[in-house]
Amino acid sequence: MSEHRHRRRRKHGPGKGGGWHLRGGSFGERRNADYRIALAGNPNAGKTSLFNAITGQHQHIGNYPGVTVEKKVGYVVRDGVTIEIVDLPGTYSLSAYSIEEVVARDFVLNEKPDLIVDILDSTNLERNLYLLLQFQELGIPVLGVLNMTDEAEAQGIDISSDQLGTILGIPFVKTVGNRGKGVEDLINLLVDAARGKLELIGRQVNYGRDLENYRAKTVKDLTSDSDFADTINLDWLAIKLLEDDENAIAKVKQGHQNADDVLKAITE
Ligand SMILES: Nc1nc2c(ncn2[C@@H]2O[C@H](COP(=O)(O)OP(=O)(O)O)[C@@H](O)[C@H]2O)c(=O)[nH]1
Ligand SMILES: [Mg+2]
Repeated sequence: MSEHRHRRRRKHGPGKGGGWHLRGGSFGERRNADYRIALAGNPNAGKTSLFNAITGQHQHIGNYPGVTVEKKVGYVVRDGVTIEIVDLPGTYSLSAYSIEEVVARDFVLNEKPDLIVDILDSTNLERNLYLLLQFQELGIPVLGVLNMTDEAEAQGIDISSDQLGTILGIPFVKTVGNRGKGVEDLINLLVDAARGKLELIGRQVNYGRDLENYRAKTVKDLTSDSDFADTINLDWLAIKLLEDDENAIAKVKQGHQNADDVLKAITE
């Protein structure tokens, strides 16, 4: 890790050769980060509070390409690693019913972050876990943050992060985002993850034998266009195609060489 890189990150205002301000579609600084994290969560779960507590001054604001959804990017530089953190729009799901959901889903599918940090409102865990399960379905590593633990405790809700972690197979950290409580633990985990010291396995949901057979066949069909196959998570796409997801069908129609054959095989 060069000193130069550290200094560049801390600099505020335009730098040499174009500056740091991210505009839609420009991920010019991405190559400088060792590890990329997307911060996700339901609206009001405490995402902004935690984003600010984690990244401090090291952040800037732009837009996602083609839409007016605000995009914040921040950095953590520690122990020789530079971690980029992208703030996803607050969403309840990835069903693509709203611009926010489309932006969040496309970012995860197309930009393939190394890790998703999902901020959960501990007072409303059941509803909040829905989004987390959808991320797990995408097969991307997820780390869970149990925020609002002060509110939960006040309501007599006692969540065992260990037990939840065992059930879902991922680590959970407890925080009080607006007071910075637990943030140091969280940052340490993120740095461990970036340095490869934390085992984070993307878990795929198993849909049972019939669906899994179907999935395997569709993935095989989709692989016939290797350029297309490189651009998207095929396991996930196959399931979405079975669900008749319009967005997924459109992706195949637009991008796959043998779109007609692939889509025909699915309806047979
Ligand atoms: N009691 C409590 N309030 C919090 C906590 N985290 C954030 N907040 C507050 O909850 C509100 C929503 O937080 P914000 O970070 O804006 O949520 P976002 O919509 O996910 O970005 C704000 O008023 C925060 O100050 C927490 O852990 N406990
Ligand atoms: Mg916010």
